[in-house]
Amino acid sequence: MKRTTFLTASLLATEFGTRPLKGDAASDTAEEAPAPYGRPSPHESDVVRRPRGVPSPALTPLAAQLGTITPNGLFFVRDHAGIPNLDPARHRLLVHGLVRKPLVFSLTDIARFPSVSRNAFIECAGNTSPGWRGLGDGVQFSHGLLSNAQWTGVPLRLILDEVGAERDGTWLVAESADGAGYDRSLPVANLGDALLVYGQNGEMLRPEQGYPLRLIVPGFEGSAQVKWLRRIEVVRTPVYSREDTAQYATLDASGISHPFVFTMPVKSVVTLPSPEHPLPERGAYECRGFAWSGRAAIRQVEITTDGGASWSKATLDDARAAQSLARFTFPLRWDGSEMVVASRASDASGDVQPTFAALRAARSPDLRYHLNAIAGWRVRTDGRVESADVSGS
Ligand SMILES: Nc1nc2c(c(=O)[nH]1)N[C@H]1C(S)=C(S)[C@@H](COP(=O)(O)O)O[C@H]1N2
Ligand SMILES: [Mo]
Repeated sequence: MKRTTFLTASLLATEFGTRPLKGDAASDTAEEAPAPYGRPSPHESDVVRRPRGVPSPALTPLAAQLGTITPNGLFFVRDHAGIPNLDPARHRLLVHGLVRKPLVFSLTDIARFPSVSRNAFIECAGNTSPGWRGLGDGVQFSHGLLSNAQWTGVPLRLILDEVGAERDGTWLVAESADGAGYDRSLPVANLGDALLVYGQNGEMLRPEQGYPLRLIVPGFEGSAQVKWLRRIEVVRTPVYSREDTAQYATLDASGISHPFVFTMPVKSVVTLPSPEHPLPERGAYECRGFAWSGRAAIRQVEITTDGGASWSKATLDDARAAQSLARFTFPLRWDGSEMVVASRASDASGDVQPTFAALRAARSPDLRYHLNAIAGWRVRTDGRVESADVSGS
């Protein structure tokens, strides 16, 4: 077998960015007083979630993410009315409605319940919609309303047991304490894995992520993950709130609105090569990316380098991570001619990512939410990378 040489100076430059390394990091920082809370190296200052001053939403720089966990300072942020500053000592959660014993919980009360930690992604239902793509060509703009974290908190069912939720309380309304007065109706039968979380990647939730208390429903669309949670009402039927209806519902071709489409479908994206990671020269590279599904664990990721004519299996790092990011890699050799690279994921429920043409045929005219089409990148002969359409095969 022919040996592959990977380590050329220019390939290292592409992997770690194109800026030159400035001197010796240790001596650069030694002059400053140690920060009470640590920060990334100053050499990594271009890895940010608000690129070029784009104010809102903040998008995760997925092409720079080196593992499946999104660091807290790079987690995407979507808020309908700003970020409230909530005092944990005064914050309360009211749980009432169809319950035997309505209760008001302080955070100290919630912290006494048995806790769990688990990984789960959050993806905005509008991720990959054409609107954001206008901001720039790159993984951050096309797929950056997606992040993955380890969450720590209390299973929702323990709290529902504590208040004695009635059997006919088959829905609940989760309401937030931000200016949006944000509330969503959620079906109790699908909330078996739901958590009331206070921890994010080993520390307290960030203010942007819902400090001090947030609902996490693994696999559900981002809008169901109610931040700054202050009230849960157990009800018989959905309340058809603004977020349930005017937003986060999809119109079909006959004009019928479908609210409550919660589960995020199977999806994947190649992060190298990508507009953020052009190829500086011919030769060997490791193609990389992420796959995820709200429905089931990722079963397989396939890669095409010829625009969808042929597909081969990628290697999966985190294949059994249900409702979490799985990382994939694939050995790539570039001969300097134009090529279109893309990934196609399938999950353990049998779902496979569609082509954009198939998705448009099935969902048109309303292409706002749950857009999980195969996303391609064209590597041009000069090594630059831009988005490209991928046909089925
Ligand atoms: N209270 C409240 N919860 C909210 C929102 C909000 O504006 N207010 N936005 C929702 C939407 S649309 C998304 S995509 C996710 C984003 O979560 P993140 O900002 O932690 O990434 O939060 C959801 N929960
Ligand atoms: Mo969202």
